Amino acid sequence: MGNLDDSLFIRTLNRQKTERTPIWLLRQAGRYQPEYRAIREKVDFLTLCKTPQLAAQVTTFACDQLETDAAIIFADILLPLEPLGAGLRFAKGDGPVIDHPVADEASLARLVDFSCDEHLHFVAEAIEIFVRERPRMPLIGFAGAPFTLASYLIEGGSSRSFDKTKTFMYRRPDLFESLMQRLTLITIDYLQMQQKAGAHCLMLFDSWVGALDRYDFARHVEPHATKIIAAVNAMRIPSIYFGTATGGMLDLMSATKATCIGVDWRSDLSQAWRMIGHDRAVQGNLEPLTLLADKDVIVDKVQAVLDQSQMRPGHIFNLGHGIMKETDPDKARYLVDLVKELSTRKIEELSRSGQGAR
Ligand code: 1CP
Repeated sequence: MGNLDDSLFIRTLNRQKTERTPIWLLRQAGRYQPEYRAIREKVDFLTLCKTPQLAAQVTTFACDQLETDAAIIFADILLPLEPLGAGLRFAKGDGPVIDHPVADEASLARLVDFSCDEHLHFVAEAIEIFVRERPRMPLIGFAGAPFTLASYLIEGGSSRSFDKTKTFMYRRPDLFESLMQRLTLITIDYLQMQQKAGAHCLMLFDSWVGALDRYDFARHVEPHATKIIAAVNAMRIPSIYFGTATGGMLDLMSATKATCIGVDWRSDLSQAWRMIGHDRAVQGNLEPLTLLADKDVIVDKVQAVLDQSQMRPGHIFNLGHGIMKETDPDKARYLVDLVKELSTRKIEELSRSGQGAR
């Protein structure tokens, strides 16, 4: 098991000067691919996640087809909620359903202690298979961050406004804190398992944390996220901390000491990077719907993201959030090729003119 420190992806996370900008796509394995849909006709989503051979296969297929610079293991942030006793289902129409949401002291007390090695081992097995089959491809392991997991547990599924989560947090800060502490320990255990299985980088998805204001983020979220990132740093592999609608709190996210901060499409990348600090790597941030547009629009918007990066070392190109299921896979591949070509050219130009960060 190599550490792949010499790969373009890991060198970029470490903010080394590189020959071009690396790229991978959020949810690069998924329903926009006919091959994925064919597998999903035979098995349901949770079975796919729990069958290591199949999970590794869809992971491999996505990075091979797109020729990305990293892969992300096929799994889901909600998987730990099942052994926790919350009752996880994916209903028709594909929204997650939590059968036993957390609403009070009694429902919190009913959550079950478990070990990831015992109950989520299928994720480790999928990682082991992938690393054996693609030993030169950097593999990202991941987990949901405590706030985002807590929001599913409290809302009982997806939400737009997170009313129940915030009300619970304000009315019972003691219970909310104890839930966050519990999810933090699970997340650390889960990420450690993935690192031992061979993941080269670990990503923390706090997809919905942008629903909070800065005060609540600093008080209720940052200490827990910081603890998780410290645990990843102790594993001596890079970490990525990602959320959406976080333009007003990127500096606070950066304070967790994550190696890299994920930026969604709402922010200007150059302003975002200044807020994060140039001593960190950044990942993002093309608007995912761009891939439904014509190629000339894609070229313009990719140019804009690369220009905003100022081609500083430490930018990983990605979408600002998950790829849309309506995306033509050929367009996704076009984007990957385009980022490789344009970023190579820009870096050559910069080094010829002797200007800028290169
Ligand atoms: O029918 C299907 O096949 C289900 C669709 C699907 C897929 C492809 C779900 C259900 N999860 C996934 C895979 C997945 N989920 C991956 C690995 C794939 C890859 O990146 O290549 C990852 C990293 C996730 C992470 C995930 N799951 C997040 C965080 C990332 C994000 O998009 O913000 C979240 C919030 C989830 C929850 C989830 N999983 C699935 C659904 C429908 C949802 C709910 C989303 C919501 O609440 O709006």
